[in-house]
Amino acid sequence: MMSMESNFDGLIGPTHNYGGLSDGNLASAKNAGLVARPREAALQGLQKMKLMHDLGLWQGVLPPQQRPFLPGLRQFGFSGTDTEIYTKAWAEAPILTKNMMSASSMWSANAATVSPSVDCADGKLNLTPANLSTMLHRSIEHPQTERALKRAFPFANVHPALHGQSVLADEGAANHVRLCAERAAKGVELFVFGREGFDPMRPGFPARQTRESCTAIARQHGLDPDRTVFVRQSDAAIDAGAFHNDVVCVGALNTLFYHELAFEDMADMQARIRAASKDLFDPHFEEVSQKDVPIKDAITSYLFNSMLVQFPGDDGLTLIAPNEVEDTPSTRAYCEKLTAGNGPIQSVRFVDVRQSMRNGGGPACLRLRVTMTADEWAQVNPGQVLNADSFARLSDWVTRHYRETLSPEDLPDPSLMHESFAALDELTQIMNLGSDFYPFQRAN
Ligand code: SUG
Repeated sequence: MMSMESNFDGLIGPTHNYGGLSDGNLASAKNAGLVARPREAALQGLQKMKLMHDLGLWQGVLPPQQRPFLPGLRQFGFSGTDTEIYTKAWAEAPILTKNMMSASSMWSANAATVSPSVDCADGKLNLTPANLSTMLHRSIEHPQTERALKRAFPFANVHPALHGQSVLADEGAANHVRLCAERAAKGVELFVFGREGFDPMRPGFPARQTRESCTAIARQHGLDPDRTVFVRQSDAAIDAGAFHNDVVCVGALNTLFYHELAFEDMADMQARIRAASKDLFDPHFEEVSQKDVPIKDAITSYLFNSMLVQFPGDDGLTLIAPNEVEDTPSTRAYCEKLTAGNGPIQSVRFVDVRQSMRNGGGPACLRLRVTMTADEWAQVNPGQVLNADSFARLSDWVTRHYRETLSPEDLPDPSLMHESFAALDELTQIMNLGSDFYPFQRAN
């Protein structure tokens, strides 16, 4: 049975703004308070999806979430009509309320951890939505994410998120890589954690993924322990701003492309992957030295937050990198060297996702990779499949509903809430999500 890797991108929502909400994410801190451009952001995301579709990949869409998240504001004790809740919440608890406004579900690499059916004991596609428990604004995503994943993949085993407590902190596919010989074959699943869940928190930026969450997900997906690898991210990477492993590492097929400071113990990581891939494939390690690309440049440019894809008909892999990689001398030079050689990464294409990049989300953050058989792909909710037709309809929807600019002063305006809900209500029809998809449609 033919299998392919699809990408499900998070459609950027109408409240996209620069809230400065993510400690340890340097771009989010640096750009806090900038005037955002929601319409441009969403169209940039759609253009990237369209490019992948046009080049022959399977492309899907995950809908934005309801923001403001009124159920959260109600839980904080605000009551009355929607407008009353919103107005009081902004007046009395502006920081809390800002956390209920983020369009952060756009970064669908954090939506879930995904294991294709060929790797799982039950023979089904398994997904565990990430609890994103480290950041308040992201910890509210998982119930709606679970709903979106169940709509998209009605044939899959979608688990509930792990319990949202620090020991089980989980950020999904951003800390997970699947390596394989070819998509249809059994693979090796690599889980990367930043801390042991029961250890005391160390000073510095937060480590958002624990070993305990990784092992729990591997167990509940029914992965083969001999083909599953758990390795630790280096503290140096986290402190340099790699709040997820996918800021310093990306892998596809048999290739792992990463910065030399990404992992705590590089030799151990390689040995474990070699052992797990025995008789399946020979792993290829494409390690980038600190001398060639200082980690600081890797993080500001997001070299490793590129998508590593194989287009139909190509032997090699293509790196879909953000424009910022071309703008940064060390990463541009590295890409030239990389593609001049005869390694597995044979070309680089640059995409413009600058609106998302300013919040620390590159091309790879914006997509959730889901390897599926042709039979599974045929069962995906058609409303969540991107093709020329849905691209046109979604672009038109964005253009009609989204504001051109959104500044911090604009956020407390209740008309932003009403506009967003009207837009999302229409979207449930365009994407075939059902008329009870969002909390506001269920009157809560
Ligand atoms: O969780 N930024 C996101 C970026 C997520 C990137 N994803 C991956 N690396 N896979 C985060 O830190 C910033 C929101 C704000 O500050 O308004 C934010 O949530």
